[in-house]
Amino acid sequence: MYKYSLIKNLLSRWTLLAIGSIAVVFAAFLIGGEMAPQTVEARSDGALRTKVHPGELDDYYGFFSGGHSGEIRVLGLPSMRVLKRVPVFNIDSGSGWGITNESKALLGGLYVGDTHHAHGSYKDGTYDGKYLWVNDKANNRVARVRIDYLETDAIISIPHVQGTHGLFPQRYPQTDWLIVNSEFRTPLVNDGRGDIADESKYGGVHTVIDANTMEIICQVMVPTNLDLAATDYQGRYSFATSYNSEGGATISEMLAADRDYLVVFHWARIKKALADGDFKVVDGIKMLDGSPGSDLTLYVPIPKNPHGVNISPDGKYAVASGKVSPTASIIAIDKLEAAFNGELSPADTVIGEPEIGLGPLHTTFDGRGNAYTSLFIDSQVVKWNIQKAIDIYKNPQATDTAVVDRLDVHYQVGHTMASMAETKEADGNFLVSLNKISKDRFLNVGPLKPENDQLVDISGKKMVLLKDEPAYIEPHDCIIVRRDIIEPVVKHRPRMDEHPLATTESSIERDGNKVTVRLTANAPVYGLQKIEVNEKDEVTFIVTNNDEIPDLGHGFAVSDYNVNFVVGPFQTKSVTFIADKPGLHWIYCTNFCHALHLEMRMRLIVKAKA
Ligand code: K7E
Ligand code: CUA
Ligand code: CA
Repeated sequence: MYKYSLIKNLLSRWTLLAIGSIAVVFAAFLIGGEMAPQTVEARSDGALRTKVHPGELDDYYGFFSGGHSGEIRVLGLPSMRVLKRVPVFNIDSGSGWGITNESKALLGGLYVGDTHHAHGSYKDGTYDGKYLWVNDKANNRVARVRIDYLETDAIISIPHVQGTHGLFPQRYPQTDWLIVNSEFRTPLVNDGRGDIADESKYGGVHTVIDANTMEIICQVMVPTNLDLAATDYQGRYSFATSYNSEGGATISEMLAADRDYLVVFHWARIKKALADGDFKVVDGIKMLDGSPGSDLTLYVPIPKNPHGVNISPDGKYAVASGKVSPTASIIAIDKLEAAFNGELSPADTVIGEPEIGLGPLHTTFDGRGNAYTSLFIDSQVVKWNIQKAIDIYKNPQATDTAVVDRLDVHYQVGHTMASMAETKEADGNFLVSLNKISKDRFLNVGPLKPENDQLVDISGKKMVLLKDEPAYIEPHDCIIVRRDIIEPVVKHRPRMDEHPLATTESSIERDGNKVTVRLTANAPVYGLQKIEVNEKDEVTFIVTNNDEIPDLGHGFAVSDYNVNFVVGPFQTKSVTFIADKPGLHWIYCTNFCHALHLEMRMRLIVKAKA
């Protein structure tokens, strides 16, 4: 797309072509020899790279967690246009999530959530375009979104935990397991009995979920807390940072030790313990003991209160960020087995600890050997070279730095993520810096300003800021996935039979005081014009959109009954309510579907009890 628009540009001003090319080559020479060839011309003008002309499509899908909005957002990159908001743990009046029977069954009466980490399903170390999973830190749940419809299709509650935080799918050979960490230490059985104020009895839990059935396979208990999560590229280990090795319950207690941990979980040994029956069962969950001394876990010491852990796309290194320490720690994954076998101390798996700046939180990669770490306190993204950091660590006399470049971001960055960086196909084109504070970057909208997600070109030696994008509270993390992986998967139209109650003919059935209405919706009419029920009847509407036209949705709002949802092409959704307000209630289509959309309505007549 860039190439095309650039070529158009150059052709229309062909006299500038020679000068332009020379300038581009010269600029490329100045910037350094690292850029991917396809972006050389584009980087001569930062604005051009982010420009997606009207009618053109983006190159990447971005899946952004929505923080305490409880949703996932789908963006196109590099334009940063928000394409869709996928409701997950929240109520959404636009789609009717939290209103329909189908969504209520998944939500289980909980209507707030806090989504931090959305990750996709993998096959052989890269995305396969089937699913996304996301955590709910507030109500301790994990949801799955099917990518073909980009709708939530499963939600499970995680027992024995609070602060359900780091989440990561298995990357190899494919996603069978999904792991999720509990950031807060709690009593294992948290029922208000016993001495639940005694924090020495609390612990953290590493939960293993079957990614296909969304059932919990087991939980591994540890005495410490478990924060961010990652899995390796060989299907052998999962990782969890732990900032509260002290087992404290107050902030000063959690900051007491100089070092905390990266906890590594050994999957083959977990599987063996499960097969050998080496667990206890708590509330029906297989509970394994991963305390220090257990052969299931390795506790790698990491400087003070580490936060993020990310795996380099070559699968060789885990990088844990210091948060309170100005360092990142590089752990050699090929040394872990020796450490698990006791041939090496856990500390000896650390092969680099570059000083990179203040408040390092999360690290991402360009696939060319460089890491990019967010610095919350410095408000920077710092680019550093992994091999150089390893070399410097080996040589105590080295005065060199592994830092290659620094970019000021605006301001107070949390996560940072590069395109395809959580796969073996990291392509080093773009990076998003998800900044918590925007202060002066946008028009004022009240005391709480938008957040600022900044798009950065990382294809050259120096990072180039391309774009500020305001964001509603409060995305933490994102993944950036090539369009060719996602676009062919996303369905234009569901199959009608995917909902067991789909209907092509409208009908009314009465069973005592229960009334079931099957209703078709075809622009610009519902299949029925009038329905009469009695006060206090339990009324269920099952609405099927029978329109053949892709992209044509019908709404279903019942005046004064707190019912409003939208039914996409060939989709079916249902709602149940008690008809406790006698009178005439117009039901109308909320989604503009036809020239006679305003006429697409019908009467619900609720007859008062005598
Ligand atoms: Cu650093 Cu919840 Cu990923 Cu926020 S966590 S930034
Ligand atoms: Cu159907 Cu508007
Ligand atoms: Ca600590």
